[in-house]
Amino acid sequence: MGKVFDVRLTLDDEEGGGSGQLLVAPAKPKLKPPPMYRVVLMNDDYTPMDFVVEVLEVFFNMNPEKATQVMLAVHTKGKGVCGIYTRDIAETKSEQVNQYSKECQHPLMCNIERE
Ligand code: TYC
Repeated sequence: MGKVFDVRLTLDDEEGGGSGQLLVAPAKPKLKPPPMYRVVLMNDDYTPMDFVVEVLEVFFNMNPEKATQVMLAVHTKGKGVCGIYTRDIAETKSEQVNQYSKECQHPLMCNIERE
């Protein structure tokens, strides 16, 4: 749990004359949303389209229609976003895709970019 109160004691013998009071104020909430990262798939000339669709279904939980749409967008535009996650999750997914592609001997590359 975060800090609930900010407490400050002002001293009487302070130069400039403190009041000797305990000042209690509600702590400022310091939470901010974490930095987010895009997981990006790169186009290449050799990876079969079916393999890219499978990757999008397995690692990014896309249905076949969505996976096909994203695969075609990457194929025509050169790269495309598969999802946006916190850093650890984005890194893990990108590494899993690259490892699986390597195992299957396809040159498909996946990177992450700061949102
Ligand atoms: N360009 C590939 C082909 O014509 C298909 C492809 C799509 C490859 C998306 C990678 O991320 C990719 N077989």
